[in-house]
Amino acid sequence: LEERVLFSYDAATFRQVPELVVMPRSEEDVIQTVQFARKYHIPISPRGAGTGMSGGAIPNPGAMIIGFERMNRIWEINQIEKYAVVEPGVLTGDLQEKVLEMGLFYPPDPSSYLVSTLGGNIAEGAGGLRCAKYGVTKNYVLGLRVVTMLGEVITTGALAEDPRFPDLTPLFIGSEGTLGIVTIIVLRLIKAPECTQTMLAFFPTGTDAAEAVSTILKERLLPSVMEFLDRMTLKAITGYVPLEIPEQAEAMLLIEVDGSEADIKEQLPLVMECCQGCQGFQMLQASEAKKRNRLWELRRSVSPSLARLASGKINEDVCVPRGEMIRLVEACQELSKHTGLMIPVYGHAADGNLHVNVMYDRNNQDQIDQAQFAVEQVFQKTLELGGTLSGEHGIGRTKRDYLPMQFSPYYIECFRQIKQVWDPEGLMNPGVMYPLENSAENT
Ligand code: LAC
Ligand code: ZN
Repeated sequence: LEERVLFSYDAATFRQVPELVVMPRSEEDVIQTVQFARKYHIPISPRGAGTGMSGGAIPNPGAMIIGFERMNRIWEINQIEKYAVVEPGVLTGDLQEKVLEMGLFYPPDPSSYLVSTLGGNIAEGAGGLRCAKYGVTKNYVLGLRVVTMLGEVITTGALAEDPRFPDLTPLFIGSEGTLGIVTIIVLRLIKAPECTQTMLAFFPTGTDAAEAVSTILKERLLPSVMEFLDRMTLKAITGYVPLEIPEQAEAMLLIEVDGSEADIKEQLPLVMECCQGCQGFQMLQASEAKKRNRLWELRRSVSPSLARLASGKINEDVCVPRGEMIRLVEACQELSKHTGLMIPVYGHAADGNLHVNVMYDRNNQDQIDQAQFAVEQVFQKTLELGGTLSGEHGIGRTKRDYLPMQFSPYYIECFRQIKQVWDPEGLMNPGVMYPLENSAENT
């Protein structure tokens, strides 16, 4: 039991000890596991590193976890064609490090690159820190090998046997383990940028920071990173980072520019000018790795620092058009006043993907109810602003019941029918993403 408990959680609030944990070493092991599950009608939940934020890797009661820790081989890195062939359990950071040694770059980093797996990133359709310039995980997946619930192996995209047929790769990206189990991934790599420069700026209001983001993008500048931290987030990290956070700072932007030396020489001063023009102050910049890491510490310390604020934390990843970002931040501040809960907001400003963190006391029913109310209001506001419920953490268990706010019954029925084709018995990660009638979730 102790060992199974290790597979009972992720970074969301759900907990469920699996009935069984299987750790395949090969595709053949996966096929046999799926056939076993089908024979005995045991639901299965694939799991990467368990860093997900929406409960996607949490099993239903009585279900089996397929853990990918042991399928973590990098089969090939092709320097000329610029692709990598990997197993799903490879840590995102491990691949990034390996390819960088060869002058190549795998840009997606869902802020958890040191601990999250490539299979998990694909299952959740991860976004992250470098989306505006480089795109999200789905922009780098060239092909997949997938074991279906019938125990068959199908190949997609670059691995497909016949390229005349429609590419099924996108169907599996973001499908949260509900349609098939990925065993091999082919990823696109690009040339590594020659240099990278990091800077940060504080702002007297969140609106000023949001305006700086818009101005930078209007100027046709394209930083690789533009991370926004609001006042409450800054307060949470004060004292935990080796940098002084000014009293009067209501927001901060962490910006990174990369490319050739000439690109940086041209772009960085313009980016700083845009920040200054929007009241940015106490700007810092760094080019050497050590100094850059110090600036990055501010951003990387956010999630653990927030966890110290309260026993409960709901981390949403709503996404709005960039121009509307500030309206969402303001709405969250209002909600915080209204509910009495702390609601720090931070995230990937360059693509309007904001992490709204509703903090509450897990032992206080009133706060639990208020947190629920706050989350619903955030979703409502997001949709009003033309946004979407999930930018990168997936729907999982946390947002499943809110899907009807965004999708009509017809859409949801279409999703269900796709699921039905791939998983007629409802054994693949039931309870996640869409509730299925006749699924094993009710057994
Ligand atoms: C981040 C994770 C929570 O960006 O998505 O920190
Ligand atoms: Zn994120």
